Amino acid sequence: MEDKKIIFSAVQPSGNITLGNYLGAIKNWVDLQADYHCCYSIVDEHSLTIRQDPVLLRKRTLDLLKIYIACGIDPVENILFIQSHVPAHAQLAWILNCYTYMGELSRMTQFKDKSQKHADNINAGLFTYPVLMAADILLYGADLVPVGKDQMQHIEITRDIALRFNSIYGDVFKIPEGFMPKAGAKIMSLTEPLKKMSKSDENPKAYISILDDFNIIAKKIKSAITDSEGVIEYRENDETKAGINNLLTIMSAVTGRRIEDIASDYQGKGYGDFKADVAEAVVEHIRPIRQKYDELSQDKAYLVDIYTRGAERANHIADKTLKKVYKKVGFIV
Ligand code: AQP
Repeated sequence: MEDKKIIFSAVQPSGNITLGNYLGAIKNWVDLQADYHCCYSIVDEHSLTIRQDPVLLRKRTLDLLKIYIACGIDPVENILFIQSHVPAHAQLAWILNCYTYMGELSRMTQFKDKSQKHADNINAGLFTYPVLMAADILLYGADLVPVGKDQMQHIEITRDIALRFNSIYGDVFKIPEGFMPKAGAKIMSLTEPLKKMSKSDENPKAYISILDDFNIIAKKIKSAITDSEGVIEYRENDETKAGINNLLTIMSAVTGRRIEDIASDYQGKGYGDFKADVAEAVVEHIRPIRQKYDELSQDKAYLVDIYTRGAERANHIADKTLKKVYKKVGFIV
């Protein structure tokens, strides 16, 4: 892994993958794979911070692997693996926990949001989630971490933890940079457009899943919350336009066209026409992904082979980093 720079990124199998996960993360990974060594993980350990049904978790883990490949991620050129198959993630996370402060973890907006949403289950894992994420990234010496805007705070804390560790023990960790997509960095909920689209939202109308039926996708977009002004225009700081801003962002991300150009096409037209076109553009974008996903669903042995080989390659790299850390902190190796 000397010549090209390294990328690490991941998605949790905590629900059906949304258009937000796809546009904010996975779509970008596809574009980056030619120029970087890429490690793309399915972070099942992270998803336990919220209660999961074991049967569904197993299904969603495999679904996510299929989605990665169906979206165009090459499973031979890149390392695709399941986090729990690489014990070094949990092992390094423990060590990094001892170099992370309660104060900095309590400032994480994801922790605040999720502990409000799941007030009956504010577990320690939810609090230390960013430390496990730091371990994920640092184990692979990642230069770049492509994420949506919602995860940028976690990249910052990863950098802080790594810098702190390096200042004590020397140059152990590479300091990673976050990388945000130009279009689609934050896709908002269809029902509450001031909140981000999330796969664990209790209201399925709030998100579009990559695996939703096409007519359901169209219905959800057509009933997305907008405003009563009737003007299709992007106004960043105007909260009343949040719904329209979101639909314009989605349209731009799936078509590759500029938001201004799209908005000018709809001058004088109604929200109904616009929503119908957004729905069609989203469905056409997802259609080939779904075809490939359906094909992969027929071949379980292939998927097992991919994740087994991915785990071998990931363990090889991660164990080397862990060993270095163990030596530095004074463990007998
Ligand atoms: N709404 C979004 N817009 C753009 N990017 C998004 N991402 C998530 N939501 C949006 C990006 O998807 C990647 C994977 O996210 P994750 O599964 O690790 O966790 P998350 O950010 O907490 O995603 P969700 O969908 O909101 O999951 P739940 O509901 O389980 O918490 C990240 O790169 C993220 O930026």
